[in-house]
Amino acid sequence: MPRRGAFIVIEGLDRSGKSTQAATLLRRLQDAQISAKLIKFPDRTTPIGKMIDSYLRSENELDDHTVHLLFSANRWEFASSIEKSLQSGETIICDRYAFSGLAFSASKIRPGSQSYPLLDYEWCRVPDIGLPAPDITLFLDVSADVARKRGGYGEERYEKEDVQRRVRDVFVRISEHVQGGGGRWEVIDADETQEEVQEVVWKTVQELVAGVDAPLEKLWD
Ligand code: 2DT
Ligand code: MG
Repeated sequence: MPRRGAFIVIEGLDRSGKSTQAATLLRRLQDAQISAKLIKFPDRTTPIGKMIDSYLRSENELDDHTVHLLFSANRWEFASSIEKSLQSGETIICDRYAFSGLAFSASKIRPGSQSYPLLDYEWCRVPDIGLPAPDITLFLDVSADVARKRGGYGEERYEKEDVQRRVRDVFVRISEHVQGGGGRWEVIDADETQEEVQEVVWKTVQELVAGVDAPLEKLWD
């Protein structure tokens, strides 16, 4: 049987350089004649994606449960096409995935409280159960100082230092959860230069991009 493509997820906080690293990795794979494509979540082009987009731009208000489920539904919209691409031998680089969904939602706190969760971690995890599971997740870890030096955050909802700090805490919990279940989660120091980070990314995915023999697993199995 021919090998399937690798499913590589890139996660991290805002200003961690995810999108730049994902684009550079795609170019390098293509230069190496490896069939690959880049996708990102949220995918703002679908009807569900458009609702998410206007929520992120604060053009509308949505209940927090509702928006969490929309983000998950947005991934399910692409689940079968992801699977098909991987089975056809194409490697997928995915800029944010279910882990961002869990981290951003489960880090929300009740208005007026310092730390009381608004949405339960387990409740947030459930809708993504059964999605194609990544072969590896690269977590680009940027410090608050460096994020600030990179020009700080934009105007969208969540692009605030206190939010990012809480989100990072949930990412730590998720990394333990993923690794505890036998999944691969690699933390990459994203404070270094673009070129230095890319070298680490490239080395880390080397064996995977030659193709994967193992069957594609389902998320949180
Ligand atoms: P970008 O800046 O990468 O477009 O992300 N988010 C993302 C969630 O809250 N839940 C999710 O499931 C995903 C994929 C992270 C836009 C923002 O959306 C957040 C930042
Ligand atoms: Mg953003």
